[in-house]
Amino acid sequence: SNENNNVRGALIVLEGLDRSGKTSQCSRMHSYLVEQGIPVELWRFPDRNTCVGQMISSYLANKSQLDDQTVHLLFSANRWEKRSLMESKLKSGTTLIVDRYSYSGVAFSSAKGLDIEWCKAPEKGLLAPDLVLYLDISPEEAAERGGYGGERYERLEFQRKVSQQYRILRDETWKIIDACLPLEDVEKRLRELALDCITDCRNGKSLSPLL
Ligand code: 2DT
Repeated sequence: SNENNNVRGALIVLEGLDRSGKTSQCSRMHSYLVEQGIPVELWRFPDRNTCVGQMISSYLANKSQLDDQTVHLLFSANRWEKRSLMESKLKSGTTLIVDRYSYSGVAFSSAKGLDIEWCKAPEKGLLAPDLVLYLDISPEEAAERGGYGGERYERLEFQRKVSQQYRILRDETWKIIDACLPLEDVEKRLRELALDCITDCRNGKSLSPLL
C-alpha cells in the first residue's frame, strides 16, 4: 500500500532536449518500478489537462500567441497548481517519475533571451527533485533522429540554444546519461540511479524546496 508510515516516495525528474528519448524512458522506468512493486506514478509537465495546461498547449501548437514572459509564468503556474498534490503523493509513499520540470521552464525561456534569474524566480518554493536525470544528446544528433513534431520549439536552431542553457543549469545533483548509448543501456543506468534514489528517500532523505 501507499500508506507506509514515514516512508516517502522520491521525486525523480527526467530532462533533455526533444528527441532525447526522455518520454519513452519515463514510461519504461514507470513500468519497471510497477513490476518491482514500488508505488509510483508517471507525471509530465506541461500537464495539458488543466485550464492553464490547455492555454500552454494551444500556444505550443501555434494556435495562440502569448508573449515570452506570460507563457513562462503559465508554465510555472502549471507546476504550482500541482505542487500540493505532488507533496501529498510523495509523503504518502508514492514515487513520481516526472517528464520535464522547472529546468525545462528555465532552459526554454532563457533560450529565448529572457534573463535566467528572472526565469528561476517563480520556481522557488516548488519541491526540489531528489534526482535529475539528464538524457544528454547533441542538438544535431537529436535532429537526425527525426520526428520533430510541428510544435513551436522543435527547430534545430532553438534546440541549440536550449542545450546551452541546460548546461548552465547543471549542478551536482544532476546525473548526466549519454542518450546515444543503446536504449537498453540507457534504461539500465536510469533504473540503477532511480532505485538508489528511492532507497535514500525511504531511509529518511528529506523533502526540500527549490532555491
Ligand atoms: P513536451 O513536448 O515534453 O510536452 O513539452 N517547456 C516545457 C517549456 O518551455 N517550459 C516548461 O516549463 C516546460 C515544462 C519544452 C512541450 C514543450 O514545452 C517546453 C517542450
